[in-house]
Amino acid sequence: MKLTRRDFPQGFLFGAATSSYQIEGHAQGGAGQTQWDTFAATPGNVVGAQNGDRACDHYNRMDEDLDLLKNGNFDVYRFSTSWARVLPEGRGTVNQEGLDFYDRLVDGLLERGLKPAATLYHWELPVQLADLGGWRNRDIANWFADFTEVIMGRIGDRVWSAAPINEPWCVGWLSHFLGQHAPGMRDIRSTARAMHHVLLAHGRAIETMRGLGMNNLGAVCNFEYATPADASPEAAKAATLYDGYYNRFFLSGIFNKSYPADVMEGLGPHMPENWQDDFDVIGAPVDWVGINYYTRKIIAPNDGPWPHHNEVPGPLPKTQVGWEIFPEGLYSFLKRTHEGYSRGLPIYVTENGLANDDKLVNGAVNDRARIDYLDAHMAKVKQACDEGIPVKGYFTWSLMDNYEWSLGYDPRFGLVHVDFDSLQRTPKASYHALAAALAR
Ligand code: IFM
Repeated sequence: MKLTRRDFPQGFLFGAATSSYQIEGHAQGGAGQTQWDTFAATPGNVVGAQNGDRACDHYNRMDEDLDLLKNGNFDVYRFSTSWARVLPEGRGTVNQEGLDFYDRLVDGLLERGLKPAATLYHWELPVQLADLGGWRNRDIANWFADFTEVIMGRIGDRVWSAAPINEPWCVGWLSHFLGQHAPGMRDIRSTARAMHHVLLAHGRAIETMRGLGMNNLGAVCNFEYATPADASPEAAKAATLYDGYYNRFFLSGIFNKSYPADVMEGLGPHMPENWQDDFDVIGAPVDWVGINYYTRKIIAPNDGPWPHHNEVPGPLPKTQVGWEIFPEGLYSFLKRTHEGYSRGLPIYVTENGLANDDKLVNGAVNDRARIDYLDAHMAKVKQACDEGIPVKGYFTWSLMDNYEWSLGYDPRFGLVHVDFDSLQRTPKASYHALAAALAR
């Protein structure tokens, strides 16, 4: 790698990230059914109708995986807790085996000198709650607060940090407007409600964790840089609106207690009643903000219904899933977030990485493309640090190859290769390169 730990400020943290449904093996340990199970079982939603039943079998191979983190010289591990594993029906009966699992996970990290960074929700909504309207139902904020109380009542005394919801844009827009993630809806009214309720649930969880005496609480949002397709004012407006509902909506809700006017032109008529009264909860103070960043999109105006635009292919080199590689976007978000929203709070890059068509050849994986991607993005993080932007850590997505949602198991995002038949783990060249760069 071009940069090492020593190129970053003292105390800067390096981590790797995963999520529960993508690695654990959801069919084990008494977890309840989630909306991802039923979404994947519906033809046409997921490549090969693959699901997270077995995934990487992390549920049974946790120790081996935690050793990979330790031997990779990471400081922090960002994992998530599955709502349906802890409360199989979403509310009510607790699955003690699920709580025990997360308890062992946290202790296993601490024993290895790693900081546990928990995310409460990374998309495995229990089906019973989906039946009640899921994220469209305002009550979800209180159901989520109750789940928060149960899981953090067990591990909250030992986690280093906690964030309620991974990538609210995916929960709201991707799942209810674009229909690409569970529950696969394509409906603007549902979208407006889910976008608001996910932030309300975020705020209720923050309040709940404060009530438990926890600190180092944050919000993790995913951002995509929007580039206008051409020099016209129409294209500029289209890209600005994309930036609005993708990036500014969530930051603005949490840090400025308002939603962007351009986004409300479309979503406003569909918002739940009295949404304006919820900002004190949504804006409950957080201690840091996390940015998940991968790519940019080129946006062109069209004559269709709001938001009157579509994506067009861009000219830059692309990853295995067709995402353009654009490290400048990461720098731009670090600066914008600091200057316009978080205003001095610590910022973490909570996810960054690429999917690559990695092949295991003679027991090794030469993923030069991943090393180059990480080098280029870490250079932008360093630039931000050098300019005084308070970036305090960088997490690679992902520790290991895993279930990439509607794309199934083909895209490989891991530093560690997983053979999905034998479940054997093989650290890739990028893992070894990063481990050397992070040596203390
Ligand atoms: O795999 C996902 C993860 O679940 C959330 N952030 C983006 C990753 C890559 O698509």
